[in-house]
Amino acid sequence: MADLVELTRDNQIAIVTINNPPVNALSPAVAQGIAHAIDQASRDDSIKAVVLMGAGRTFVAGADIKEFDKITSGQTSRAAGLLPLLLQIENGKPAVAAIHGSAFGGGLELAMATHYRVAAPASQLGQPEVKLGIIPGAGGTQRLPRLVGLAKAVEMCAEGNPISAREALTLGLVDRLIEGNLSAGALQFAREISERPAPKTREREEKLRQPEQHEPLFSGARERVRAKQRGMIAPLAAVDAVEAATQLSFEEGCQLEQKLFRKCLFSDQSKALIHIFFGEREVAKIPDVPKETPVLPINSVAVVGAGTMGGGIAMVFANAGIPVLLKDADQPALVRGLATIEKNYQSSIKRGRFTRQYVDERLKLIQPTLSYDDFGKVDMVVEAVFEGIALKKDVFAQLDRACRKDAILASNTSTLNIDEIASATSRPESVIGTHFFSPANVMRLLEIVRGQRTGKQMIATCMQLAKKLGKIGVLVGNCRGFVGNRMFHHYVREAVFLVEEGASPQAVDQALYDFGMALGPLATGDLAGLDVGWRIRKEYRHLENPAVRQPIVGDRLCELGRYGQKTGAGWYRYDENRRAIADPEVNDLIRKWAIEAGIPQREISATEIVERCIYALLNEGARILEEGVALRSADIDIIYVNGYGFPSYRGGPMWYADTVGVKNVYQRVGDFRARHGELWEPAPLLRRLAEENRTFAGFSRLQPATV
Ligand code: 3H9
Repeated sequence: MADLVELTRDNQIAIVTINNPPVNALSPAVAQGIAHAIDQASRDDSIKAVVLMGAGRTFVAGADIKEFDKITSGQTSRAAGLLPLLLQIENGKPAVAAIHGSAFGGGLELAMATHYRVAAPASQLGQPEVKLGIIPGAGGTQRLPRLVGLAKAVEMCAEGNPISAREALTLGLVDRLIEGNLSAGALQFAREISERPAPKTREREEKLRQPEQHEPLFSGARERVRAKQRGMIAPLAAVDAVEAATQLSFEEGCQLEQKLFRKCLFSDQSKALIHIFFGEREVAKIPDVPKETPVLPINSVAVVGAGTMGGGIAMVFANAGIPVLLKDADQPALVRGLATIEKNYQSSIKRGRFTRQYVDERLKLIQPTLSYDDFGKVDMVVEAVFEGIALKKDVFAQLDRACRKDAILASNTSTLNIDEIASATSRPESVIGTHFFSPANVMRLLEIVRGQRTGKQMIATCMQLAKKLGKIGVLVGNCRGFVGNRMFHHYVREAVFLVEEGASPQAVDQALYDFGMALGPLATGDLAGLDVGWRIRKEYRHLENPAVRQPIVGDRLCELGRYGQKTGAGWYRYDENRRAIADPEVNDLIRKWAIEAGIPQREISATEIVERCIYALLNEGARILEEGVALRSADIDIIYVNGYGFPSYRGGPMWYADTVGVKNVYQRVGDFRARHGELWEPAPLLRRLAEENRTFAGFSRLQPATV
């Protein structure tokens, strides 16, 4: 305990330093240590004020998230443990929180219980609990509105985004910014306030008055939350808790907060979101590529192909400050590509995301070219040409000639065999897949595809680069479609089967949207372009078993030129604002084609739609996991939450299977096998885990993914 919290002094000022690396999480032992130090300071009459600070890279990033599992599993009941500590601080000698790095969650609650806050300009303050499916549980919903006002407090607690120290200063959450040495500045501040009466946050009522504004403020917040955080319970609970600050005393408000906090903490949503939190950090850990693996510096790159993906990828690098050579084969394609990049940046300026000056600086980093002449200067190349193996091999053969021996040669292929692409070079160890998701400059996911001979240094470099680019890199094995698209294929197949069996496209999309998917599978197809899948299906048709049912109506739509949004019609019709409108004509056509193919028509429930599509997804996920194409079930979950709009509050497909119960899923998959044939053959791992009463989360293959 002594190590976790240290008490020192500087003349009449006590300094309480929290030292619990890496982020000074408030574990029960840390809370106890702070209580002990504050107690000692209060007993010492020569101490006039207290400075509370964090050692290392940050103040306090919140309660220890690992403890929550112990609470929900009944091992401990310490959820309310922080409240008495915060009252002890607030009732004690004048205290100043000295903030650097992050003051998040319980860390901000701790800082708000002190009488003053000073901060380094680069620090961030926030109540991110809703991102973990919970709400602040140590008085944050009651103290924050007293310091920043109701509107900002409700936004911070319900949306979970942090604010900068500068904004916190303007709002009154921080009393002074300290440039330079934070502890010296905090001590100076503490000396200044040591003789003044210490204001208790819980007694500050002035920002809570204005009852006439309360109703629209809270109803507006609920509306926003329902739209932006659809399906999540914690944000609404956070609004209720902040509203309580206007209706109840501080103590009663804290009691209500506690009740809501516990309700959220014990929910499946919170468990799923905490799984995602740790999963996002876990994916960076690759058993046979240790942290110490040397990485190559990536200070310049080239992108081959200036189409939608290539242009988006060029923007990703430029946004990270890395200069990019953007190559295409002919001048008009290059001009079109650059115009699209400019248009995309324009819309970011319009939405207030970037300034004109920022965009001009980024654009200067993108150099168009028609030749490979300068490729010898770059550290890495990302190929993003049309999805065809012959073309890709041709490009890689040229890259092999043009690039330095230590350059990384990456392909943005979404389905093709990375080893076959690598075979076109004399250096397969330098070849890797970097599968960006569309739009590349927006989507967070980056599948990093490991070939048979990809070097560990390339993997380590790409994983680190992903972080630098603001992406979540997930290492996957080499197989058709890798993890994400390979699973998605089964999901969409069932969606089309359901339409052929009698469900309307709207009914299918609505059921999955209500399940929490960002967009239904058919609307997703219209957005991506139905011709893309059609072309791939045609290419692989020779591999299909003619005895196994294949979807038919998707191809028929393409034959009619209905490619989706880009042709104004696909599964839906689209108006000039690209709004999807149910199309009776397409529904009639589907019905006619299905009847002609002898497919019996019936009523299909939303429950069946969800089970058919989602269970098809996770049955394939189980195969992928068993084969080692994904290292952990969490890796699949992270891919689906960040790349495919799977609801984070369900924890990803594999976590969802665990929540439903692997046995229950296995039984339903068995029912579908009996009814719909061999496409529903249960994955061996699904069967095994069901029989052994185990979970996907408990299963880790953790072998290098090399299929
Ligand atoms: C809360 O406070 C509830 C309260 O109302 C009180 C209720 C009673 N606990 O992200 P990084 C680990 S809820 C435990 O890679 P960065 C993390 O897993 C909490 N562990 O670093 C990782 O471990 P590993 C509200 C934590 O520099 C390592 O620290 N607070 C915690 O990119 C490094 O993390 C939050 O939600 C934690 N609270 O980002 C803040 N935080 O190395 C959550 C981190 O083994 N944290 N770890 O993989 C963050 O947002 C980021 O970690 C932060 C640093 C921005 C602080």
